[in-house]
Amino acid sequence: MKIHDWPTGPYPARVRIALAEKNLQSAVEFVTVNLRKGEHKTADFLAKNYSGTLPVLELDDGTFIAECTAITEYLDALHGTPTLTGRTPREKGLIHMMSKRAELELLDAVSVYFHHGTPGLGPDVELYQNAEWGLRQRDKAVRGMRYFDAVLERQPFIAGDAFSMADITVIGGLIFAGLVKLPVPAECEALQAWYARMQQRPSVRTQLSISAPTKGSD
Ligand code: GTS
Repeated sequence: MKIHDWPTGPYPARVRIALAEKNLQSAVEFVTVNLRKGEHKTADFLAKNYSGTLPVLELDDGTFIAECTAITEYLDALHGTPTLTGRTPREKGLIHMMSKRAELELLDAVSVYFHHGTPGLGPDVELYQNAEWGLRQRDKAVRGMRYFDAVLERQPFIAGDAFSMADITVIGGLIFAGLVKLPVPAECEALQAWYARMQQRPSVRTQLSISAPTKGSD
């Protein structure tokens, strides 16, 4: 298997954390696609993923699976007992819902802010920018942080009692928020405490050592 990847990126970080949680890192080869050079918008790459985003999982039979959620679901089903995407129908439903909510309300909103409200990937790649839309999405992301803070006031993990893909998605959101210098509000104590706990997991700690210091300068 190959992962088409941008090592410092918050979305690829989700798959890297999932691989580490599943102890599957040695089963994949990472192929770097340079976002800053726009390599993800070439015809060659768009043939792999119509959406022109990373990461993309390439199976040995030539199948391409894009979207972090889909890749995580594939990896979770591939190896051992599913631990990230739920064992029962109820767990699966809740994890999928909360992961989607984490994309809609936090991670994707930070991403839109990055691409529209900041220089993003630079003028050669950001061919259309709408600063007002970017700033609205920044504010949406902060509201999302407050929502997840309220969730974590009543339960230890984003989708309930166990670590899951939904936690990984919020972690991706906070990695991206850190890179664009969008702090978690000080009063979001439950979210801050949860993030400190998440950073004790080796999978997250390792990825943060790659993502956090370099994204702004790469
Ligand atoms: N919904 C997609 C997913 O979940 O995989 C979004 C993927 C995504 O936006 N990836 C970013 C990307 O390709 C990578 S990174 O920002 O985390 O580095 N962005 C490039 C672009 O031009 O949007």
